Amino acid sequence: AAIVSGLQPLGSESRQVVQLDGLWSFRLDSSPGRNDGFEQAWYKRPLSETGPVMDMPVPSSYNDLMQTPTDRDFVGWAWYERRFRPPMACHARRARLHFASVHYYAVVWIDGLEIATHEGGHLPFEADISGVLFQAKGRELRLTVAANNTLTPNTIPPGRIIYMNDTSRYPIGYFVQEVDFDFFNYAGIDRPVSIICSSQVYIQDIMVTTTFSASVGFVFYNISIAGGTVTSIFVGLRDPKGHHVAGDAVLPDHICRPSLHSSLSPHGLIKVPNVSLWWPVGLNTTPGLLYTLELRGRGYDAVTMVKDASLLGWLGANAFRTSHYPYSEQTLDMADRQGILVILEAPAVGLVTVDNFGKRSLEQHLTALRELINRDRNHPSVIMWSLANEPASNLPVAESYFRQVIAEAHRLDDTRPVTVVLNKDVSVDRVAQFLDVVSVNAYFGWYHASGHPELIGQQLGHMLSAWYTKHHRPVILMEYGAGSVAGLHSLPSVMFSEEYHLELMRKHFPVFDEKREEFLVGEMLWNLVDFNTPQGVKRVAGNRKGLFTRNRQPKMAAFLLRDRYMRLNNAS
Ligand code: GCB
Repeated sequence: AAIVSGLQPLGSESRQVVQLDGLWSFRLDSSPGRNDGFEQAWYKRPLSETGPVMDMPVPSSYNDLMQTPTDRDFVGWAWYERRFRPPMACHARRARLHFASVHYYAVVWIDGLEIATHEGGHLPFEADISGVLFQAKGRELRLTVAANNTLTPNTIPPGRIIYMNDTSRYPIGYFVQEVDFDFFNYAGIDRPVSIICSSQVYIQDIMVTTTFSASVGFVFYNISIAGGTVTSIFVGLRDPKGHHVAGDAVLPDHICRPSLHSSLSPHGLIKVPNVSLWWPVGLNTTPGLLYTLELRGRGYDAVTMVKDASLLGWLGANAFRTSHYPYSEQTLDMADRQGILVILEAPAVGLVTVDNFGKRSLEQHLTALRELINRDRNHPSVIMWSLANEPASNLPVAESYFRQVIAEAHRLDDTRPVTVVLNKDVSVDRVAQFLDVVSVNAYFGWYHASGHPELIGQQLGHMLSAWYTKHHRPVILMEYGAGSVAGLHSLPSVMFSEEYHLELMRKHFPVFDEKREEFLVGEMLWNLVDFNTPQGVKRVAGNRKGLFTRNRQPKMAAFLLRDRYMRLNNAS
């Protein structure tokens, strides 16, 4: 087990963060049973003594760093190891080992002693290592991590292992991982690893809820303290210039106190006169002020992230969805600063058969949801939780499954709307009834009526209206789009040419403009950039629906969307 941690490791005068990123030793366990590492207890000795090792950067996914398809597509345990000395900053203090994400299953040892296990990628976990460091008395320690990327029918996201039993065609023991989602199942220690040294009594979690009345803002905070109790705690709010703006306040009668309060933990209310509300960026607007809440008690690939944000800015876009899993904390911090709206998605994609809705799946889905909301609820940029992408929402089991998942999301956060991204026909869907916002994916002119963009106007309008007529909830078109290979041209257009990509998108716009007057509250193109997927006949070296290539260069379609967004921004 591991501690679920909501807070990003950030240094302060009382808290030091020691990064363990860099080159680790690495080996894939490609033994026939994929289990030599556990049978031979590789964690008990230096990894280099039990077999060959290579250098592996942490954080990274190991797949694209390999030179053979077998290693790139490896399924099973990947072993990581590095050494570290107990940091001086942790001496006689609380020490926690923090993993921002390991995909999918992780077991962690220090000097052969198991200190944590965790299931589920894209979300953080921690282990208290104060005792281990204390006993080490300054001696160097060995940190070993085994990470397994195998997906089964009851993991979130699910997958299955298919054994090829025809020995005339496949070597014995040949098996592949199949998944029902459209992106490469990248694996390994894919986000930073750090040791957090803090006081013995420390802030484990903070929940912030905000509201306003006329020009006054209210900030409710609720602080979870671990490792003991505190007698006093300093709470303050700073505006972006660093000025303190407010202190404790009394709640006016007409504002409801959020329900998730515990009388045991420090909590309170801050009043902000003449509040400047956070607001997404637009052509003529800058994002609203981002206030910083300070609490003093006693007690990834940054380059790509920045480039993608500047592409969004160039496009004039004001929102993205973290399809199909939670993105890094750094990405959300950036969205807060830049005024970009985020629809945050749980890692639940590819729930397509009855056995993906069993008890174990449900438990893991709820766990991931708790970890997610716990981690991200204090970000102003997060406007909605998306609980899954394209589940088989037509199945009777999906109805009771999602009733529970959605109720849990509402219980965990009663301030934000909840959605599930649907792709089944409105007539057979059983999940939209529970949603605050109905989200749908639709590929007219691509998967439906391939090669016929002229039908889009009618088909799309009809479909969107059908969802609204049935449920009377706001609707978002969460995905639409076409694939194009950058530089492939054709007149008249054919699928996969840049011209077809343009034409297909252009046919959507009049429908968006019309339905926006009635119920459509968002349009999201799939996808910002081309991306890697499992190999298959529908994919041309990956999914080519990007406005930009994987190297972040624009296709013609990018200019079309930019013109549209600029026009919409000007009009608003
Ligand atoms: C979808 C999925 C997305 C795929 C996309 C496509 O509906 O949500 O993961 O990549 O379609 O291009 O097929």
